[in-house]
Amino acid sequence: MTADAPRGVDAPVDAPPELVQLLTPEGERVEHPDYDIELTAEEVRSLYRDLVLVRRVDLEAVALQRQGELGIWASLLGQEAAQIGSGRALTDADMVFPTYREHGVAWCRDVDPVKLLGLFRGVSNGGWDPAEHNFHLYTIVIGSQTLHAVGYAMGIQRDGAEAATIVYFGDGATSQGDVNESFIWASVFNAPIVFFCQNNQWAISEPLEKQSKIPLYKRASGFGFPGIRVDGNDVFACLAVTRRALQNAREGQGPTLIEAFTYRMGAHTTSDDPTRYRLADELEAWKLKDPIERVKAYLFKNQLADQEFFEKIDAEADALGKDVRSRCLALPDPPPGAIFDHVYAGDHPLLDEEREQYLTYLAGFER
Ligand SMILES: Cc1ncc(C[n+]2csc(CCOP(=O)(O)OP(=O)(O)O)c2C)c(N)n1
Ligand SMILES: [Mg+2]
Repeated sequence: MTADAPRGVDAPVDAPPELVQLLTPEGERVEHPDYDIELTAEEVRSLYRDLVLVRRVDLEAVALQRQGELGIWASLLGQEAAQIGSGRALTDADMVFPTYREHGVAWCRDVDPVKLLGLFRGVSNGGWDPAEHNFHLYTIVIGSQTLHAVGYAMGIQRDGAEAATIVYFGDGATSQGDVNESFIWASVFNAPIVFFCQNNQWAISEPLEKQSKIPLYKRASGFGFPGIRVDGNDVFACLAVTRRALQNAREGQGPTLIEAFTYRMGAHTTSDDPTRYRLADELEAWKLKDPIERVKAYLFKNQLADQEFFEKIDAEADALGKDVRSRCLALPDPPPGAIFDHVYAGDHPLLDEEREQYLTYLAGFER
């Protein structure tokens, strides 16, 4: 800052944001002094496979909803790199707290996609055992999972576990009190947590400008921990930055806020019509930054994969789509009493009484 630069209340708050990028939209590898990463050809091909397969599951889910087979679906289209990059940075011992859109992270945690569909089909109130996958249940109440995650992180900190917690949330969630409170708790207790914000530019119809006047990652400094913006459509960068932040958390260096700068290519959910509030040219501009195309270009240019490889992945994606569809349609309706299951970890006398009453009531109807 020069001697003449405005100070105090007149000082600028809008210094240009920095963005960690390791792979350009054209598929060129770029160096970064702090976040470089060495990936073998096999690892890159595997990331590409993940990206393609989760996009295929997502596409199938949207189609299923359109055919009346799901009540609703929140598409991850455009956010595959943010989710696969961060998801593949996790170790088995790390714990994940997702929103309702983290289908790519669920994939990395070996949650069967059909279990996600069961939730959106209304045949399950959860769908999977969070302890089995270290992947918590989807959370719809915006931002509330950040508090659950910090509590969990403080718990494993006290257990002395060599693990970290990661919590996902959106740009809109950063305006919630819960998220800001969780930042404070994580900061002052030095909790082993990574706050992974997918800034997809929209909170339903509310644009980013209505959430913040400064880049979201800069919020972290006010709470006393580092924040960083990463190209959320660059799977290499998302992997490298998240891996480092998780490692820092495990080593007792406390929280990090990662802002993955990306774009929600689809509707907020299948109940939304984004043409009512955003312009087509914004979508067109983001299409050029597609997370899958750049990895494909990189693999091609560097002769790390041939046509046969890409065809094989496409065939695998089609088979997965088919399999997910048929198993989704075959999902059984739950017995009515299942609504009382898993409310508490163990039995509860009041719930037992309510279940009994409800089943007696249902039994009173003629079949
Ligand atoms: C506490 C709360 N308020 C409002 C809503 C309704 N709602 C559902 S999604 C959403 C927008 C969330 O936007 P963002 O955090 O950017 O996540 P994105 O959906 O873009 O991934 C809102 C307001 C809610 N589910 N919970
Ligand atoms: Mg958003």
